[in-house]
Amino acid sequence: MSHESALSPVEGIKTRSRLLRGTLLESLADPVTGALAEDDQTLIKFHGSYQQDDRDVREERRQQKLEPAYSFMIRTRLPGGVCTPQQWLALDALADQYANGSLRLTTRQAFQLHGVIKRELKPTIAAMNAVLIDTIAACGDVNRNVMSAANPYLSAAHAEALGWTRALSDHLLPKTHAYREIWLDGEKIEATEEEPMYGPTYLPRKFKAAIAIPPLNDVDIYSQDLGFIAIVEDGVLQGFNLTVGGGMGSTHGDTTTFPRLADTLGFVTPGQLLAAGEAVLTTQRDFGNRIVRKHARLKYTIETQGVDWLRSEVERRLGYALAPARPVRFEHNGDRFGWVQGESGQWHLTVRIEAGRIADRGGRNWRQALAAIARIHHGEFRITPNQNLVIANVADAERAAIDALLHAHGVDSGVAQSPLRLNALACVSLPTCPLAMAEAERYLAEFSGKLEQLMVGHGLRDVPIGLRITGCPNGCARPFLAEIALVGKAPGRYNLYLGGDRRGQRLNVMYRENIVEADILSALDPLLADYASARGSDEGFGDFVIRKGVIAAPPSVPLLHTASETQP
Ligand code: SRM
Ligand code: SF4
Repeated sequence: MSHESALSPVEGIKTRSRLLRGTLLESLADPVTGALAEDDQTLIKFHGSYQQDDRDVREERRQQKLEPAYSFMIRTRLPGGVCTPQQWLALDALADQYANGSLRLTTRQAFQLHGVIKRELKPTIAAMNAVLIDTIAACGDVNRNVMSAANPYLSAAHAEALGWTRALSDHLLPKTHAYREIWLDGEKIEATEEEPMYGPTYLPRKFKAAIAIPPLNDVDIYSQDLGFIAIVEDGVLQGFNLTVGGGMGSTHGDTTTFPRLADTLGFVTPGQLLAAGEAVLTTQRDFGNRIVRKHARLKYTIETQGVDWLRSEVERRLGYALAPARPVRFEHNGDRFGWVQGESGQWHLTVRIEAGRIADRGGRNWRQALAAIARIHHGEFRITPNQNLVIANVADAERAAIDALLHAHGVDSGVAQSPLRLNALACVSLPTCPLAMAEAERYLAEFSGKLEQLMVGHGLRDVPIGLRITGCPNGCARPFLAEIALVGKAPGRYNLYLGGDRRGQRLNVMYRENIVEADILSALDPLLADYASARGSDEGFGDFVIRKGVIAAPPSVPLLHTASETQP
């Protein structure tokens, strides 16, 4: 077998695609089916969309000999999760006009629309672009939406980090004109085109980048392929620690796949950030595994070649040695809810959006509330990496009107909820995700309610314990960093993981495999009872189960302590 034929089939699709064009135009125009041609189903991901079908009705339609209920998920590219009120209103209108009546905030600070049918894909994407929101590279084997700390306190550093987030996103963006040709009726310039950074086959697999601003690790920096940890001294951004090779995804029962925490490579100045990002990305482009897709992320390249090899390859591309990493200290990876005042004197309201789903349901009319706020808001909206929302940059005089609009629509910031509920995450899962093995988003409220009852019984109602649920081990809600995680195995069955910390610096460990809800709750009950009576002051549940030997100590990030911490 030649090397060429051993490549993963997706490599062939990319090679033949003429820089992501494929036969997408023909597929979109085909009225006979709601689906795309097979290769185009891969290519459309690079344009920010996935073909899906409604799994709730899949069997019924099969029995009726109908094709599956195909529709498309559209994901935006929204560096740092920031959008204007006008953009919000445009997306809100599209949710009704073309999608399933809801907006979804993702764990990478983007929007998703679900349920868009094929013939309405183009008007939907065009309408997004009309308000300057594009979808290119939101999915596919490219650099994805770049995340940035959503902490509204550190206004000056945050603004600078956001600037670098946008610059990195632009720098690592594919240059193909295919997107404009297909969705925006752009001029056809294929003959003269090049893809200077990626080349014609793009990356071996998806690639994810984020910027964190300590002490907040809301972006879960150690789960990213490429990370920049801002080093801020006396309010001035000095540069960033460069991290590489984090990732969450794995396959049940396949020990060659695993979640991994990123390594810290060194320190870069702000002026070196873009080149450093490019050097890491192109190293992965050239050395990532293009044969076995499930080994194609940067984390496996590093596991195979070693972190020292990666550092020297990155330094060779940069033409200089990286400076040593600086000490960093993270305190937590959650959001802070309610109103806070930033350095500039403006106010920011973080609201809890359960599982990121913005809909009008059960008297809690989030969509109407946020649309009404967008009509009067002069600041911006920021999606957090925990699927919540910051209504940012509000003048003191305008706070009361925002509170009143929330109240009028039956919602609030959530501050009165238990910390468990406030911090819990769940991936989308069923009915749209084709890879889901169990419920996640639709199960979050029910499960967290039951766990909360157990905690109340043990006097732990106000103790923050991080819970994350995913419908499969791909890890879209970064479950392997949580203190308690449920990872879907089969309908109604989950693997139970314990032992993450609240700073996103330690992986958890599987405690029980393939169990149902009653067994999950009975497994947790005695541990919570013990935790309630024997925990140290400020000891997290994840730290506790390790100290007590309930699980073996899992991998964690080697800490570079600050000078004050290392002093006796
Ligand atoms: Fe994810 C695939 C949803 C963040 C790891 N992810 C999927 C797909 C597209 C299923 C598919 O391939 O057909 C899911 C679409 C469900 C739907 O109906 O909407 C999906 N992922 C999501 C979102 C919407 C979860 C959410 O509830 O918010 C997040 C969208 C982020 C965004 O705006 O770009 C999302 N996915 C993540 C994260 C978290 C992160 O990036 O910080 C991870 C873990 C980090 C990582 O990549 O290791 C993640 N998603 C995966 C994987 C495993 C990748 C791997 O190499 O291990 C898959 C499966 C794959 O790529 O084959 C996947
Ligand atoms: Fe789908 Fe699995 Fe990701 Fe959940 S974790 S959205 S089930 S791929």
